[in-house]
Amino acid sequence: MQTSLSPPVIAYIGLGSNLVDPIVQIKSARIAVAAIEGVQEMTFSSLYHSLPMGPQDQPDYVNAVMGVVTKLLPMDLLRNLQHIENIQGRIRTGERWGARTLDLDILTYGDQEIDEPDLIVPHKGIEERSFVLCPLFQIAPELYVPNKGFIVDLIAKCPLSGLKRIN
Ligand code: A4P
Ligand code: MG
Repeated sequence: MQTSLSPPVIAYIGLGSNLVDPIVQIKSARIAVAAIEGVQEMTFSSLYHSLPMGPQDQPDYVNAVMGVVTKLLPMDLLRNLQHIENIQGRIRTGERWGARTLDLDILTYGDQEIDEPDLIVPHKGIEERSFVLCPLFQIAPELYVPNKGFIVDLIAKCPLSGLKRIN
């Protein structure tokens, strides 16, 4: 995949799965993300079991967050992540918040705020999602999420909603 390079930036990636052995999906995705040229794994959270946000007639999720150092520009990082989603059998049904084998979201990209048609960073709704905030806090307790606040303050305001740490 063609890519453009930038100075190294710390980015956090949210991983989620609720189809076809979610734990295996998350572990495979971790390996695939770390193997992207221009991406280096820095930290990886525990896996978390979470109740579905959105339509309730779908299986529970497994979520995790990965910290990386990347030289990829944000759009290139996104395209690489979408490629991994596709390889792991992601079928886009068009249903908002529907079940999926793998979802990879860019949660933060350095201290940048991005508002483009295909990419919004920090990821929208991050502050309402315990399945994002808890693993993110676990690996980056001092993180400031641009335009939203310190992770410790965000987490204090967010209900746990049945989140359970798996490992
Ligand atoms: N997009 C914009 N910004 C970003 C970003 N920062 N990272 C665009 C990744 N993608 C971003 O995403 C739709 C479009 O968002 C992409 O084309 C991309 O250009 P998608 O992955 O195709 O579809 P989606 O994930 O269903 O959409 P959406 O609205 O982003 O859903 P979310 O917010 O990802 O939520 N419940 C639990 N417990 N755990 C989960 O992980 N996930 C979802 C999906 C619903 N319920 C869940 C979970
Ligand atoms: Mg997504």
